Amino acid sequence: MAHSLDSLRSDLVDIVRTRLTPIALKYGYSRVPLEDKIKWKPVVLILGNYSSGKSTLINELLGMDLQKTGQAPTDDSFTVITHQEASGAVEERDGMVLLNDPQYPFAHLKKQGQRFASHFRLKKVRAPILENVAIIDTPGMLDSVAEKDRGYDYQEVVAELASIADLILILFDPHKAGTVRETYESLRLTLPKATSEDRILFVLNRIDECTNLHDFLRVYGTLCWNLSQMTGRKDIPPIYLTHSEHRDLNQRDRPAFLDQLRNQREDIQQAIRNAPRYRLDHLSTYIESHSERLGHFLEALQEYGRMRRNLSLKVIMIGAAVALLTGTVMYGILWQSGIITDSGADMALILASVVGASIMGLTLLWFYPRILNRFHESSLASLPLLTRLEQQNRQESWDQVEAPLRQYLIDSKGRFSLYTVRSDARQIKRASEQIAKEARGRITQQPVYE
Ligand SMILES: Nc1nc2c(ncn2[C@@H]2O[C@H](COP(=O)(O)OP(=O)(O)O)[C@@H](O)[C@H]2O)c(=O)[nH]1
Ligand SMILES: [Mg+2]
Repeated sequence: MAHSLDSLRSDLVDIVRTRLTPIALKYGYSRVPLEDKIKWKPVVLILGNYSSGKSTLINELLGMDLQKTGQAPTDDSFTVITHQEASGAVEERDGMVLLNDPQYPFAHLKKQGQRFASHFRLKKVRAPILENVAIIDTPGMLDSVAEKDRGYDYQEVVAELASIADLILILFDPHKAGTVRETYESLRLTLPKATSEDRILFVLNRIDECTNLHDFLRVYGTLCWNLSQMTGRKDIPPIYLTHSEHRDLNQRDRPAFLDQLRNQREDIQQAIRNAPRYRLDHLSTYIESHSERLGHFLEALQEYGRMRRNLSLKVIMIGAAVALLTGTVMYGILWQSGIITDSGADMALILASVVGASIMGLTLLWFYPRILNRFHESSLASLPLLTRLEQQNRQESWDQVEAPLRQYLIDSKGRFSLYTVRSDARQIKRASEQIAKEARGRITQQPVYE
């Protein structure tokens, strides 16, 4: 089963590599191959405030004590945990390997610099759950830090990892139910840009630490209130209620209300095991949205090209008409006025032609470049005129397309082959139609992943 999901995934990645990436790179729509972010195995990202139990949960999933745990902010690293084929000791590598090895999708993070690299690591372990997914443990979100204390842009790193992740778990605990500043910023600003709502699972962890039902309800209410502040949503997303069953943690009296609640630990594990399926959805959404945006990009570029071509034709035609008219009129006047007599007919023709040719020359060498330049400048100043944005989704894709389009027009000075753009646009359209049909079709044919 896992195998056929794998092969479907690599088929989709191939389509991106061969059909979308060349065009995306050519027009500067993207600087890196589009498949870079999606070529690796499915990824689950675990976020949350410090000591919300992220590492404890991960250790539980792996069935071993891999990650350090503790009440204080113990671990300030991003750790990518993936499968190791050979049995044996845990293999640990530092961040540079992850950032530089092309098999991993993390090259984008290189720009975060040395400080980040030293807080980024890879651990390879042998655990059944890792056969189909990689898990990323993260340093807990904090209240007090400023960006400069971390030495890299924490929110940017989260955004980058979130855009790669197929599933994102956000853990809260009763002590700080949604009140941590970095969490607030991530949920309010970072995540909405990097991922889609349906990839995020909210988890209220450590509920065994609520002293009684009343206490638990207050915590739950606080979290809901904070979540709606952070996400700006009116509805409350499902919140998984969990706690670790680890013996050492359950020495205190177990609060009675826990018996009324099912520990949803198992549901989370199931969601993580299902990440390969989310990956396929993620992939087809990724492909669809990029091909739509690329199409949008080329459409606006074509519009520019068409307007420029029509303007050129107009300038040349008007120039030619004025030249011809002036020449003819002049010839007529010279002829009629008697200044030039019969014998001077050739002279009149020559004079009129010289004037006509000068006007044409002036048009081509003086007016033409200036008018086109004016057109170029005014197009750059009002790029949205090149497109129609009547629907919300068009506005969203335009937001992603406008900057690279501007750059391309500046770099090319507006000179490009309209013919090529048109055929590239056709290729994107054909590719995306085929991809959408195939990918969606094949995904729905897949039985539920167990
Ligand atoms: N009572 C209780 N303690 C927990 C639970 N999960 C984690 N802990 C403890 O909370 C502390 C922080 O956990 P850790 O996994 O290091 O949190 P992280 O900072 O989010 O990785 C550790 O001392 C854990 O033993 C839980 O469900 N219930
Ligand atoms: Mg931890």
